[in-house]
Amino acid sequence: MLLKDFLIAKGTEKKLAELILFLGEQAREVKKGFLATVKTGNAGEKTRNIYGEEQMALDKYSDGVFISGLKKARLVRFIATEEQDRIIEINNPKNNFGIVIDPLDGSSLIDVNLCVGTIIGIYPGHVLDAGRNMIAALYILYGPLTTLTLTTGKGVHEFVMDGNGEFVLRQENIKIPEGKIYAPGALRKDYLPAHARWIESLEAAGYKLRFSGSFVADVHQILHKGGVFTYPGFKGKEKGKLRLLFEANPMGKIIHEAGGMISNGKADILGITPQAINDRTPIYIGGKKEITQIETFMCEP
Ligand code: AFP
Repeated sequence: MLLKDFLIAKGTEKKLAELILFLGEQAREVKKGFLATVKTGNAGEKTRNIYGEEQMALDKYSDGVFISGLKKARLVRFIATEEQDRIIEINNPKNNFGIVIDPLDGSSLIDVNLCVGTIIGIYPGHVLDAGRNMIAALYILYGPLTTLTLTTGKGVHEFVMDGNGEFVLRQENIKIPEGKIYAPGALRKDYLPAHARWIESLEAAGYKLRFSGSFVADVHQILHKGGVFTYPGFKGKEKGKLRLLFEANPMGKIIHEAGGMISNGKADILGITPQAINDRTPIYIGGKKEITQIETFMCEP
């Protein structure tokens, strides 16, 4: 079943369905950009983004695809992307939606041809809102296959791009299984005590290490195989590295819908109201068992 037929069959509100389909089309454009770099050879070209982090040519390209497309289509009122330092407000929008986008997560892996993705969250209005108020979240993974994983609050569903560039249903109602994978970010020497104790307990229980450097790809693996991803707060950076709006909230919404949890170690991230678009948060995302464990470790003296 095609994504557009699926959205109709699930009774998705018309304007939201139109936006989701549009985003799928933009992802196809992003994918074309990857192929273009095969000819120009500039996939690994680097600049710096507004946070002083290395930025690949394709980061900027993907950001441009989504922003210019959304400006032209006027399907949303507010746009915030990881590459921009302010919220863009569209003149005369057709809808009041707000959208948050990490245009190319894991982009430092592009030059070595590993899996990267686009992460998107959709709000009914302004984007400086708690994650639990999102009406839809999706991510597109550009791997051996291009897949789109979506929730509109009625389960988590995965689609795969076919030879015509159409997204076709691959798996419906995905639920996170139990599994023994852990994907731990940050350096062990900088771990805070409760986090260090929790990691030791996972290792003692036989969890296998899987950390690629692409949050979206690592969480996708956990959605299908179980376990936990963490990028914790650590010595010198107690708020961690990953961003609340662009990374934590949309992926958290999807994992939550799939029966898992997302936490900052103490509380559900989806309940936090952001103060600014570039807020960062420690992240623990995955199975209920593992997230409950870290919250217990964090409460202990
Ligand atoms: P890039 O998009 O700049 O490659 O950053 C990726 C990321 O935000 C996230 O996808 C990874 O889990 C994390 O950074 C990796 O960070 P380290 O390089 O510190 O391991």
